[in-house]
Amino acid sequence: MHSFLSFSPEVAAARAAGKAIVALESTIISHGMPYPQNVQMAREVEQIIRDGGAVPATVAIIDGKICIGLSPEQLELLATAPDAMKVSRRDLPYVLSQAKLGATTVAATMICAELAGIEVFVTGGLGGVHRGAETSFDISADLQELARTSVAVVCAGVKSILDIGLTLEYLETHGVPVVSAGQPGFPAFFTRESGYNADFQLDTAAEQAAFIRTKWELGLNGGVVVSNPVPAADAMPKAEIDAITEQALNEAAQRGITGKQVTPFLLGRIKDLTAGRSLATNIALVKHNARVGAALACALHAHPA
Ligand code: PSU
Ligand code: MN
Repeated sequence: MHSFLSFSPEVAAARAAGKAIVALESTIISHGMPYPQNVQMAREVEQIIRDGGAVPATVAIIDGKICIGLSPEQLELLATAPDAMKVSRRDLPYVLSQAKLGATTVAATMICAELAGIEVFVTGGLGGVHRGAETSFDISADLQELARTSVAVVCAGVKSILDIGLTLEYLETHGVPVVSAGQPGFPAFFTRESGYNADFQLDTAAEQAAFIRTKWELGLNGGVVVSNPVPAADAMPKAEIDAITEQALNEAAQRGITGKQVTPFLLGRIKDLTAGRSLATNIALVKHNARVGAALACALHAHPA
């Protein structure tokens, strides 16, 4: 076992008992939502995964260790610490060797999950190809990670702050399958439809698990995107979110926001401009993803590699 890994008592017991485990990211807590909704969401999502028959493992970098599973105090720390770094693949050696506090993105959480032998990871939305990437080169490291790291990522698609069409093209080029659950359409996070279809509709956890096992048994390493639309009752009106997204993108451009600050800035502005309603949608979709992810982890567990 990797010397950087540190398992919480709950996750260590799950490993010993051979239970299904679901990884969760921490950038969504530290940089994606305000306090105290962030920590409340994190606790509730963990409980949904337990209720679904799996064991939650929230991932973060603390005191030079990759923590797989966090105590309530550690969750609170991630939710409140102003100096928690947003950690992607590039940043992992720095936060670990400098013993900084790090919140893991989709990319970094996938790396840590694979090191820990965890096959399923639940989040809200993936990073992707930003609008204007043809000049900014802003393409999230999440996409490269999906190309190389063998973890299934349950999400509600990608936000329309990104170029969704180019994000799907990039994933296709890198051989990353995009599966949808319950509908043919690839969802756009706050709304159920993006105008693009996923590659394959697989509605049940058993079908999703069979697909993922088949990929990995063929030696086709890399991730699988399992996209799951926000429940209709929690979705936002498309016209409203489109207008607010445009405004947030314009403000980011005017202020010259670049690099890893772009995504947190846009998420924060969208929340403010919707007077917090986007936050309620965000929380609802993550909880829904937790249900789907727990079922998928149990189905994969029933058919081990
Ligand atoms: N998209 C969201 N919510 C999030 C993120 C993305 O809708 O919280 C976070 C995730 O942690 C994701 C990261 O991995 O932002 C991507 O950041 P970047 O675009 O800088 O790669
Ligand atoms: Mn970026």
